[in-house]
Amino acid sequence: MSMKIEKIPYARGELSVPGDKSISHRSVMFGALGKGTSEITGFLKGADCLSTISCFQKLGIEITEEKGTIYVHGKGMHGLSQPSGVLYTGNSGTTTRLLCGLLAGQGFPAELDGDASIRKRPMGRVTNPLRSMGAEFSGDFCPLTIHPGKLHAICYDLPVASAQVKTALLLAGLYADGRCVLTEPEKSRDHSERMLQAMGADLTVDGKTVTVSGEKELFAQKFEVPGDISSAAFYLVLGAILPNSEITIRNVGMNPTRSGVVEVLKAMGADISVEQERLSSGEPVADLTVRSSVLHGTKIGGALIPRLIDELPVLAVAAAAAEGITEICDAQELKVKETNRIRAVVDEFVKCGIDITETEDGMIIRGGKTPSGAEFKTYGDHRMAMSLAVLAQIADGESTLDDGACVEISYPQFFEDLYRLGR
Ligand code: SPQ
Repeated sequence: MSMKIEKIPYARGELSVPGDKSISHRSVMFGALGKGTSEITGFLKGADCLSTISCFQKLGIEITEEKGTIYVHGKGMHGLSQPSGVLYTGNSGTTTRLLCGLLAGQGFPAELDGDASIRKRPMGRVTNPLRSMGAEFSGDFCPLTIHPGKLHAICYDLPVASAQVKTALLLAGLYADGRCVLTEPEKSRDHSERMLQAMGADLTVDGKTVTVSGEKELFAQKFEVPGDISSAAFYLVLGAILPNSEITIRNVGMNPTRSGVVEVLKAMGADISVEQERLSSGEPVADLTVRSSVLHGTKIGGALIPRLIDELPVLAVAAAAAEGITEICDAQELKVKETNRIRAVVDEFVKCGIDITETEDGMIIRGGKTPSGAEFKTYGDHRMAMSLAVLAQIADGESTLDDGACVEISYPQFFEDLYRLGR
């Protein structure tokens, strides 16, 4: 249903964003494989992570909640049981790809399916290397059936920097004979490595290479999930581009494999301070404050891309507000997200008069002109919806979104938090 995007006069105040989506998924999945009960605080109750919970319940794992803490009653490495029906992964690429790797090493077949967006997302990037380890798959798109096999360790150079591919192969590697050696072209988010090591996995990291051995036991953990930097990014951009604003976001995950957005915004001239830096369950965390700033264009590419891949739509909003040219390159991975995020950003920005050109692997934005309000489309993509809601704040006139409800995927209370900053 179409909704009007309210415009706030400024954004001022403090907030905590919901828990990190990547860490929330992994805490349930890895907790299920551990011996004992894992405790998760700060878990993101967004639709994607709820899909992960529902899949693991179908795989025979008891998951309970008390006073906001999630308890995953792990059954050890060989405790999952055959689900009676299809495992439905909703809109979640992480759930789907990580389950391909994990289920490849079980003693039963299983079928995965998701929504219309998931059915279009390529699974060959995980099914192909998993086939070479000994598993079989009915195809390379959902719905797909996984026929596990006796898994053999592989040495594999990932063709793309992807934490989903890396983690799917690490999970399969936990069931393989020998040592799997995985090398990425650039380093992607490393939450899996940190969490699996803490749970007792025989896993080592050397630059862009991760090595894991099979047939080791994992043990339950307490996971404190930090605020999601990908959600904080909407306020970092909003606070920088909206006049008269100052926002403090508490307890944000600042893992160096995720914090590229802060570096890029600072390089564009954003006034951001990083305070109270600390470690929480092995993850760097900090409080971030952003103040209204004059931004200028920049170049975003290379090794930075995996460190801010999900923040590129909202960084494009910052670029539209900035003086001068911003070039985003090496970002072809954006084409296989919930929607083609290069095409979606370009089409929606053109609607409101922003000077933007689509390129093979990114976009070029000539910023600094006030956009006009528009009837925006989200393409059912949560990050498009929130980025466009931020863009609408600096546009002349009214804007609408065709489907604001998709923020449910990663940030259910996004609009409440946004509007509260303007009161
Ligand atoms: O889970 P999903 O749907 O793939 O979610 C997205 C997102 O924007 O929330 C991507 F569309 O995040 C991915 C991210 O892009 C989550 C993720 C992870 O938790 O491992 C890794 C990244 O994907 P990839 O393909 O680079 O591994």
